[in-house]
Amino acid sequence: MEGSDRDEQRHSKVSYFYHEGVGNFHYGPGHPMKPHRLALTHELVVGYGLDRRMALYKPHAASEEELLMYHSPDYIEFLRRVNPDNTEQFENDLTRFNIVTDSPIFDGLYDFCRLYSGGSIDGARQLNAGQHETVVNWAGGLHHAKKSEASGFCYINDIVLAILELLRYHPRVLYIDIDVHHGDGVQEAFYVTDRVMTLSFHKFGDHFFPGTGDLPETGARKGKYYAVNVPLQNGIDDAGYAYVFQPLVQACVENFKPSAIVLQCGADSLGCDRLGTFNLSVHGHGECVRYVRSFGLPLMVLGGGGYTIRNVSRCWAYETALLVGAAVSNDLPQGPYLEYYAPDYRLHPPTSGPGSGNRIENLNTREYLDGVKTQVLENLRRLQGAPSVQMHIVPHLTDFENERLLESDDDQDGIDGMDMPARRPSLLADIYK
Ligand code: V1D
Ligand code: CA
Repeated sequence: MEGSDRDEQRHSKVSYFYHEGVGNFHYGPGHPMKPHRLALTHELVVGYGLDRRMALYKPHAASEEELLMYHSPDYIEFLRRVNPDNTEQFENDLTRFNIVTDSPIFDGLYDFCRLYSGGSIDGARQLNAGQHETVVNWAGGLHHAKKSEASGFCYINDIVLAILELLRYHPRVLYIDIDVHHGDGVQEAFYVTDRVMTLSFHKFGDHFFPGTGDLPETGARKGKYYAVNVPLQNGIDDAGYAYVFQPLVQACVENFKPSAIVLQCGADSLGCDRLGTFNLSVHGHGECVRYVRSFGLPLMVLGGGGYTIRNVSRCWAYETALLVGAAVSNDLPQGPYLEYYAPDYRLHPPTSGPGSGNRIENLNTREYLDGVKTQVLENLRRLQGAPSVQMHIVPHLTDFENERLLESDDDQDGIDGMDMPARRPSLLADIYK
């Protein structure tokens, strides 16, 4: 790359994190989570020339210290030490840390965790510094991981780590989750604070994983009404999804007034997903991204689930195009993985209806969606305006970051906020005060 091109990239609105090794990790035979989908996505991104319209970064591997910002020391030590050859030495820990078929021990697991988490943390730091308007890390978005437990293919919760980083600078962060599964790990981490609103759209019922995310789960203590759940039934289509998504996102933004948004874009909400039961098209999924971006707030875009990998890469490449403002052809570009996209070789394949092989019936009647929408809007009306936070000079920030922090000091509405001395090691304890 020429020096002037690199300079231009540094000033791009969008930054994009990709590590060329991330697609080589393997959860094991028969496991539906396939990191190779990240290599497929990247090939399409490059094939469409989108890499020339954003700043490309290789994520750093998150350090132990960074992972400890949320996770417990014994859990991190376990992840660091365990491997497929010594698993029997950790028999008790396997149960304690929920290492089951869903979340197995595989070769390089800890490195995988460090890479996908590093991208999300780096992205948060770029948003804090005002370096880019939007940051993208398709390897991130592992929303089920708990403080001391793996869950649902997720080990480290990179989203929680990224949000904690954003909270050093941003008074309020809105988290939106369009994976077909409930974003339970992120909700749990911020359940009792009013500085993070979590909004998850997901399939609920029939014992669908993880089984949480019903309407009455709304948060507790200071966080009451700051956890928002939109339980949906099988087969929701683009029109039904937009019908609840747009007004509910709008109401969250208007009531909560976030200064940054994190959007988890799990692609298992597409029709024809191997595990999901929704009927979204690539276009309908992308409309959610477009809508969230339209608020013009600093935005972090993450991956998540997605198990029909030829559609995951289509979806995330399309959404990358949308974020950089590029029109892309429906004919997929040439590249080493083109055969994955047979027989149509299109960016927008049929994902429901004739020709898709998908027969999931839409059980979300207009009455059902209206009922959910009304209940959520009622809860949001109970919020008494956006909580304010007093931000202080933070010793470890650069002068530039501190200047920006003070510029944004957010006490305008006179509501008693919490004092936030954002020292790095105790941030989580501080937000729970
Ligand atoms: F079908 C499988 C084959 C092998 C291993 C696991 C699965 C599988 C399918 N669905 N596992 C599930 C879900 N687990 C269960 C529990 C196991 N039973 C005892 C109950 O139903 C887990 C689904 C995880 C979904 C993860 C995610 O898409 O939300 C995600 N988001 O970011 C990263 C992953
Ligand atoms: Ca979700």
